[in-house]
Amino acid sequence: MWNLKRVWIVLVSATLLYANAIDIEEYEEVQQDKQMPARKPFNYSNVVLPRPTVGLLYPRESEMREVRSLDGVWQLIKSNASDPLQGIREEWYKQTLRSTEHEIILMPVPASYNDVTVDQQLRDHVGTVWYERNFFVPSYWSKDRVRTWLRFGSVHYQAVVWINGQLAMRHTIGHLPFEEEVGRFINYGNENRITVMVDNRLGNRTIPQGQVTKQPADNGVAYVQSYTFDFFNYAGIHRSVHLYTTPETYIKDVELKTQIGNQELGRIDYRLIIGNGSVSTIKTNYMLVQLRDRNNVVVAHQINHNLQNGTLLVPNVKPWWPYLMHPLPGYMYTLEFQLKVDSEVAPLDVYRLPVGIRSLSWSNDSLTLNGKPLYLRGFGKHEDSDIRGKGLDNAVLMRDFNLLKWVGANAYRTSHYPYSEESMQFADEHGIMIIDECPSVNTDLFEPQLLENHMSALEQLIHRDRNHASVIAWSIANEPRTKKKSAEAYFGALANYTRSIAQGRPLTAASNVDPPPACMMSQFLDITGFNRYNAWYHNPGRTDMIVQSMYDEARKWHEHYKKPVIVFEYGADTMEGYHSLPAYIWSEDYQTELFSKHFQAFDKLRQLKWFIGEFVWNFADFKTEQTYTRVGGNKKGVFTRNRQPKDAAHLLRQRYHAIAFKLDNASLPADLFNYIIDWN
Ligand code: BDP
Repeated sequence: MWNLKRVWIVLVSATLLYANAIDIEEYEEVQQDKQMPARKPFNYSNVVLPRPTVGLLYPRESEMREVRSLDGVWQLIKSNASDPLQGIREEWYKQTLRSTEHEIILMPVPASYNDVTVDQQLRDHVGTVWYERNFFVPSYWSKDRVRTWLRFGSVHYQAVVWINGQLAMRHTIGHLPFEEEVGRFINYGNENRITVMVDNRLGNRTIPQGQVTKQPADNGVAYVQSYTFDFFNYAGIHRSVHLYTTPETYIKDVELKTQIGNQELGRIDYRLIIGNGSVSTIKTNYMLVQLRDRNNVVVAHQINHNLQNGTLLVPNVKPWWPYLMHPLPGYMYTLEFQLKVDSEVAPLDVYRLPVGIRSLSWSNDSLTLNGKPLYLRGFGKHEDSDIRGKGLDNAVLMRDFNLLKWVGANAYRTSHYPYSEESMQFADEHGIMIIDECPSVNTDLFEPQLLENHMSALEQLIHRDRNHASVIAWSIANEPRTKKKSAEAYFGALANYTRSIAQGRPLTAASNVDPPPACMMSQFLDITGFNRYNAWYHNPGRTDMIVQSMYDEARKWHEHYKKPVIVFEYGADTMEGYHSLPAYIWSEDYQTELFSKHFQAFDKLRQLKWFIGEFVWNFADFKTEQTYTRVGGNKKGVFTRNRQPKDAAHLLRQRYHAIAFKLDNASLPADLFNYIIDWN
């Protein structure tokens, strides 16, 4: 019955998309899904696998492509929480937002809309907001000559986009890019209007899950969004909006796999998708593939008449190495594809992408890069900053990478959702390894449609990030409710699917249930990850109960699953500037002491070679939902929200650099230890 209903919804939505309208009932069905899943074991073998994403190459200028930014100040109106789809019914997209009766708010893009104004209602808004701006498109971008694309880096959680009043695209799941060819909606050589409806409502089947309830309030009723995850549900146009062109026949997609062979021979296997008709209609064309080093010197090239795939060999390759593992970390080449026609000089299309060349492999007790076992020292992070919320800000991003390097980290997990494409590029360039996490956090109420959305989140993430040298694993979830028996079939199916598209990376996840055999997910993973808050949520105040407990628990996870083990989270909330001797919880002294005890446990575990990483929770303080356990947000940061160090940052820095020195002979920063005394 359910399946029939869904087929009907898909048919209706396909027809409506064609008819250029949104059906409100269908929208709500997909968005909110008010049904609670039935209590029975589900058969996951019938789930509909996501349609593979194609395209979405990061917009880059070339001699054949132009990129324009639509970032800047947009107009925004907030719809009434009691009637989030009023704008669709009343067709607000057919007119300017100013002609509705709502107050116009000026809103920067990219940014979350929540913390920009001083309006509490906008901060805590539940439902939809509408964005709008005008833009010009030059007449030489005429659709006869080029294709025009509109691309969003991410909109949280659901977006509907109209251009000049016509439905152009829709996307669900935040933190992931989407695009559409929009030439047919555009007035070339003229002014255009773009309208975006953004819906922040989370339901039982969204990734992540949440709930909207109607509650009595002093002036009637209030719509309240609640969720169990521990970060603020920021919403808005979070990343850049680009308008870009490609030629008629163009490089639509590139997939890379790299390897380091014997005698410093690098290997890049590529797969291409050419847009415009089938490859056979353009068989007189060929691809000129050139690899340029950092100095722009061509170090490998190839003419390939096969436009679908090929292999490029790179003699004397400079491998991609993580920070502090090699004197030349993060070495990136530029791989240039020129789609040429025999008789013509000018290429049909040119696309260049950065590439780091490295081999990654794993076993039951190690993760190795270019043949060397890795030990990961890093953080769980958040995309979060003052005023901007989850909006992309290059200054904050660069500050974060400067701090990561200052502290000597070599990795982080994109807890608890995909981070910006710009951050992935930085990670490549700085040699910071990424555990790339999909937006599933605290997942519960396991059932088939949730699984389909979860698969889609992973599919979109893997497609987006597969070409990044920095990505060393996919994290399929954070702290799902895997004590439940019903989690087993769900995660079995999810891991099976993800492994089939994993692009040469291992699967991991962060579990917080009791040590084995409680977790119904970890058996399906290649790397076991767990989060544990000894001396914080467990035995608060007892830093004498950390070392043995952490050591024993990690061993249990390994003995049970026989896989490499990472501690993905440990830490303590810490108010900057609060000191106490002896150490007392929430003080800077306590965070330092708690870290130091963990280091002792990790050093014992490092002797057992399957223990491959330690990640502090969290890199920086971050905003959460309002609750009495959080003072202005989660304060487990090693850095403040403003990216200044707490005391523990200095201790952590000494450890991380010392590990790099011990394992990889990295040189120590001159200011790592303060002078105390001449001990001789
Ligand atoms: C962990 C969660 C993380 C929280 C952290 C905490 O994975 O999202 O922020 O606890 O409570 O369980 O600080």
